[in-house]
Amino acid sequence: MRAAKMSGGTKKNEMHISGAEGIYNWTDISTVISSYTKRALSHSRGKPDKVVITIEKIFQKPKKINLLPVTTLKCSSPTEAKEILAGRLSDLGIFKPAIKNAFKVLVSKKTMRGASLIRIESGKRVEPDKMRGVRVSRFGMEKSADRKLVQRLSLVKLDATTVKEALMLASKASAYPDVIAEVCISDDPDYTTGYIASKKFGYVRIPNIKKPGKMYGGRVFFIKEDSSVSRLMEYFEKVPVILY
Ligand code: WAQ
Ligand code: MG
Repeated sequence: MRAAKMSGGTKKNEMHISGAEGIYNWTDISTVISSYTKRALSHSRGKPDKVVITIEKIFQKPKKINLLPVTTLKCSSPTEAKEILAGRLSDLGIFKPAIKNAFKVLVSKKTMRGASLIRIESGKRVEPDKMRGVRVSRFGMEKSADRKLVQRLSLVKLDATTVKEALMLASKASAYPDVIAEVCISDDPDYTTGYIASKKFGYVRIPNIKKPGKMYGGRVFFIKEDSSVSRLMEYFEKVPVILY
């Protein structure tokens, strides 16, 4: 699902409101469509002028991939979050120019529908469409793992859907060998916890990554300097993955 506001009615001025995707069983589709529609029509980023829902049958057998382990750090401000992120990213071998360019994307008011791809040494942004970015798509959760996770998240009073979707996305993406790390700040004005994900540290939640009420946000994947963008995009956008 994707929802957008078309200020002026032109594609150039399209503002991303909300997006979501998943892999579901045939019998769950109508329930999922109605919950996606509800999300699109009552989103904290505003009322959309356009909602697109696409349903596609998956022919490939999904790959099975483990969810990343989840931890939550203590962090009390966006400034502290920035320090934490810079430290972790540099521990992961990511060079300064890449970190700098990532922050530019993450705090830009021009939010993208997808994510930016940044090479870890040169810091070059290499997603082909800089307005859209690349989407991580076609991921779902095994039923029993899903039940367990939702239970665990509600025990610690976390917004189960938001965390679950982000954790699935990050787990699919980080399993790709060329992905070194991901950083995400929600573009929802009221969602102030972000995360950094990597094979090395898992899914690390960072509270107060932005102040409430802000409309900026974004996602960045740090990829190996010599990584093939077309192959990575094929994996992100097309290869079906079931998390457990
Ligand atoms: N693929 C790539 N990029 C995406 C996708 C996707 N499927 N969905 C969203 N983005 C990008 C896009 O640029 C958005 O502006 C940005 O990420 C933020 O998306 O554990 O809600 O859906 O509590 O607002 C993190 C949860 C929630 C942390 C993240 O992101 C936690 C969130 P949002
Ligand atoms: Mg959002």
